[in-house]
Amino acid sequence: MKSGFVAIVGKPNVGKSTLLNRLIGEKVSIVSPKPQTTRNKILGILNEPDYQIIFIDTPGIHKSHNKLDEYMEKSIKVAQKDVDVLLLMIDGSKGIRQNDLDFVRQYEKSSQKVIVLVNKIDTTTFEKLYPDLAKLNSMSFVEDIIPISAKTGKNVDVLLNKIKSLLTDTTIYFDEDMYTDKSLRFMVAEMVREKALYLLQDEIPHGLAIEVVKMQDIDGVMHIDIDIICERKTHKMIIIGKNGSMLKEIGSRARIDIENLLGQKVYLQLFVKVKEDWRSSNYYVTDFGYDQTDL
Ligand SMILES: Nc1nc2c(ncn2[C@@H]2O[C@H](COP(=O)(O)OP(=O)(O)OP(=O)(O)O)[C@@H](O)[C@H]2O)c(=O)[nH]1
Ligand SMILES: [Mg+2]
Repeated sequence: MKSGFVAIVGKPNVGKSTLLNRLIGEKVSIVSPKPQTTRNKILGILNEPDYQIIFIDTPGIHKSHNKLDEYMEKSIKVAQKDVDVLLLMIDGSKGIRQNDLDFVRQYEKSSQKVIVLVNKIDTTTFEKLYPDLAKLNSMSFVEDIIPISAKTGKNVDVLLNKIKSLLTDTTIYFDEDMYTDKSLRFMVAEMVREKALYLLQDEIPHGLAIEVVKMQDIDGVMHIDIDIICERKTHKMIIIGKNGSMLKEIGSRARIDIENLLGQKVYLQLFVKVKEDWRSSNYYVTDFGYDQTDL
């Protein structure tokens, strides 16, 4: 039996969470077309007869502007500290640029094994990609460069085999029926945030926090009350929508995912609250209980 920790690191929106879900075969981490979707480090545990591989999804690397950003930055640091393998993900759809090369180069001295993933190859051609891949060839500290599509699954098997060949640990770290370290409460909140990210425009989604207020099983039906916290009154109006239409849409889409997650009927009630500038306080960390152990 072999085991190991593997962190997925990269800029926002490159497809890290999509890859995690593809590797685990479950919806572990939410995905959206908007950058900075993931806010915490999230473990996805792959259990196979001869392997236990613990993948760690991380927030996209970006500059810190507030306490939430600082929290996200810290979780990236913690996530990559003690892993065996680092997957550095680049978005290949727009070609490999200088800042992508600079990002990879930062890991030159790292003690972990480094694999570079060029993602979204379903959106480009091999002819376009090939000269770009060559730019990475001079980086001898890189174990492998693998063009993949997290969306279609292309080359994900190649990646998995490569990771397996690098693992040396034999400790089993988690129960074999676990596929994530996150609580159901956390996952439920994330499902709601995902729908809000898809449905709401521009800056509003980044100012949202989701709090599960109640989760109670009554005669086999899970009753869930959730507060959607936003930063302005004007945002609250938009989240509620005309005659409550937006909130209803977020709720009905989230309910489908939550029912799949819990495997039972769900009665979901959403409430919208305003908490100005919460991202600049420790609100996310303290009120949501995401303390140091959640980093
Ligand atoms: N075409 C294509 N789109 C992809 C692929 N992988 C991810 N995407 C899309 O890229 C967008 C971002 O995906 P995420 O998985 O949320 O990206 P992320 O790197 O986790 O983003 P953050 O959490 O914000 O850092 C979504 O719209 C995905 O559907 C891929 O292989 N091909
Ligand atoms: Mg993500």
